[in-house]
Amino acid sequence: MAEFPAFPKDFLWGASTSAYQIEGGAEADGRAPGIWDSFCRLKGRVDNGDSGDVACDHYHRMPEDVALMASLGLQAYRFSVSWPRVLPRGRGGVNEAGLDFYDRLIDRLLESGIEPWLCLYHWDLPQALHDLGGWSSRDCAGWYADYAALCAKRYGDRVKRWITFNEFSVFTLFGYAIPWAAPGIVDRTQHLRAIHHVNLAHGAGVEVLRDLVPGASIGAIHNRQVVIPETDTAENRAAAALLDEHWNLVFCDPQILGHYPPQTAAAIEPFVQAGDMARIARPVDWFGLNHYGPIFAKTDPTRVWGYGWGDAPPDSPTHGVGWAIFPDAFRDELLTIHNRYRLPIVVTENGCGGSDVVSPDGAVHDPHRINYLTIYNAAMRDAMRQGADVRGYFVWSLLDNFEWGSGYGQRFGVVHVDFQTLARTSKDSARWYADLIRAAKA
Ligand code: IFM
Repeated sequence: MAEFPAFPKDFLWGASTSAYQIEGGAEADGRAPGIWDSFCRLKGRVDNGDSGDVACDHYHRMPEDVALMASLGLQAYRFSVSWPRVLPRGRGGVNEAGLDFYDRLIDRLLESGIEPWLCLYHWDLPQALHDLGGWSSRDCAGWYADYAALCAKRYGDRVKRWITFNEFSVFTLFGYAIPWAAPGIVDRTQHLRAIHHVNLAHGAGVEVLRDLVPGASIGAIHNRQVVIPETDTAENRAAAALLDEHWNLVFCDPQILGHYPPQTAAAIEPFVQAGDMARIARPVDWFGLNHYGPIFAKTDPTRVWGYGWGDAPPDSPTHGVGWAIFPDAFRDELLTIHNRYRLPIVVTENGCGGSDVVSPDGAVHDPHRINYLTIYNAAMRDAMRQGADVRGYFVWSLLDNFEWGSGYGQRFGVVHVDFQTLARTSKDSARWYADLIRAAKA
């Protein structure tokens, strides 16, 4: 067995997925389209014209997938509820069959000794709500609160770990300013409105969950990566500073510190009403961090905010999907979050993409992923030794799945999925992760 760093015995080990990326069953049992169903149908938006229509067919194969989790020794599983599956029109008109699916999942997890971590929103807004204005509309915060209440009442007897949103800045920036994600809008004002309304929805969600779920432990998941100017010029430094606000600060700061960062505070003022900032800043119990590697910014006048994505220095190590491997930045991010927000941290996503294949020996050999996970876990342990209060780690992802604009071309799972036959094959990294968990508990 490989050598692993020692972790506290009560450290929690899990894996994460999201509804649209794995469930499939796009039209099963009354589910209606969400904004990603529509986005996938727009020509040229998703590689290869892929969609989440079938994905991993987890909707029909859930028991097999929970058995896989148990075989890895996972203690916790983070999944998201598909809003368009449980409320096909987004509000009113509950779909019992959709709600039942998550009842079965939660029960199966609990029977298998795996704690459910339920995320209310991983980017799949019901299309019907987008047609009414979506996140550009202030009403969306109220629609979200009603949806949160439905889930809290239905699942709160068994689920105690709740997550309001996954990666606020990704779906707002790429959905409303740089059109890499649904709904694919490019408009500064709509982007700012979406930021503020999503923050309001988060606050409303925390309030609803506190009221309706006794003993709830509530967090939100933020993707945070240091933003580095591609080259050190004044223009690139300015681009990096604004991207840093939009990527790293415009959700964490108002939600935890009660204010927007400076450039955004001025721009967003027209949409902020009396009492909003207090509503947004309802206390949470922990900070969810998704982290992969640093990002690089450059000035780009063709983009709506004047910044664009730069490249990592040519000599940087990268993983299979081209992202920079930089474990020191992970350690530093954990320490930054600890010092700035003073909350317990759970790493809710970290992992490595690639184009893994089943070998003639029937196995999936992914040494690149094992290497990445090894050095990132060591960096996390270092951060903990230096004082960061990290309580758990969830690998992204349990299964290869629908990787948004990249379709099925990028595989992040520790379990391989053959998207023709839907057969699951544990990769070498799955065995490595199971060994890590076993060693950490020994
Ligand atoms: O697949 C995504 C996930 O949905 C959100 N965080 C990053 C992952 C890899 O790109």
